[in-house]
Amino acid sequence: MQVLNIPLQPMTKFSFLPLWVVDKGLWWIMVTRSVLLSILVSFAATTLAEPKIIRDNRSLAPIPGIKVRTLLSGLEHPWGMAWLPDGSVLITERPGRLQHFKDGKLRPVSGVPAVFAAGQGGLLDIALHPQFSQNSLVYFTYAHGSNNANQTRVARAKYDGKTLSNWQVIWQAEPQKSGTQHFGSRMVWLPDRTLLVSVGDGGNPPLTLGGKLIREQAQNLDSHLGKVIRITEDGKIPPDTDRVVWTMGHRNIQGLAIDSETKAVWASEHGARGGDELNQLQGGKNYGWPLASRTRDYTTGLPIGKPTLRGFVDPVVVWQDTIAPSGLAIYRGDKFPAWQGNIFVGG
Ligand SMILES: [Ca+2]
Repeated sequence: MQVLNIPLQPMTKFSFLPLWVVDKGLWWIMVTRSVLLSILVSFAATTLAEPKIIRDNRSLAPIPGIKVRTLLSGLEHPWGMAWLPDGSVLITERPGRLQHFKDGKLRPVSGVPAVFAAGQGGLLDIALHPQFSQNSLVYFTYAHGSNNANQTRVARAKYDGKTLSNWQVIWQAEPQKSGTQHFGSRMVWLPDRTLLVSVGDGGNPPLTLGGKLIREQAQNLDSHLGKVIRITEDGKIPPDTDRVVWTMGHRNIQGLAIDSETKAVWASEHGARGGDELNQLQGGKNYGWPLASRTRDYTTGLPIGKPTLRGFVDPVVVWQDTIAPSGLAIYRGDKFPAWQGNIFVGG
């Protein structure tokens, strides 16, 4: 376990933790990408008007007093996790499997239908219904379709402790796209029991849709691509609005979390070449992609849009060197006082 404190600003602390951070029974994070890296960002960063730019994320130093323990290995692209009331965990694997991890043992859960498992697509996030103890409902995001026509879907099913049943598709992103990139798709419940779902912009150049680069869909209000959408527990438009688009101008959000204390919603988002972002999300706001960004095109190396533009919300943190964000969590436990209110970004 290692940490780096960067004196970027007196009250801002960035810690780099090759994971796993474990506090069994209360709270733990698992990130399983080829690069195991987690960044701890102090809430003090939220007070900054200008984005905090991180240029070097490779310097590491030990964190005193922290033990790292691997709980589980051998999973294939684990993508999402949901904690059951008994403290055990449901884990999605991107190829299309659901696993139940309990008492140190892994057991497959049946009832997951075929998903479009290719490239970045497959079985993706998982979240329990806020009243899971009463209704046994589990929500999933996944890629559906074929290489020529696919989309991000949201489905729910009943989990009886062993199997899934009554798989029901409640929402799907429109329009369909081609290729195997940028599906999003994290879920988080808001206090009003509506569900936020991130949807990617559809993919990198040269992929097009309607004669334009598909990434421009992120600025098209009539498209779900490049958005965070907000739906009811049944997948419908919430009664207080006339559309499901909640925020727009996103490239590919793969970390999404709500602060259980402040109710602030945070998202980590992939840039292309550099320029990964941490954003605080507010409904109705535009986060700029691809008109405003601090990333560069993969092939040309040229900047994509302007670093900042009037009318778009700037990120709170920008990683100039790619971290490739994965999961996101905000610590509100009682075991690590020094981490109170800190944001953990996997990548
Ligand atoms: Ca942005």
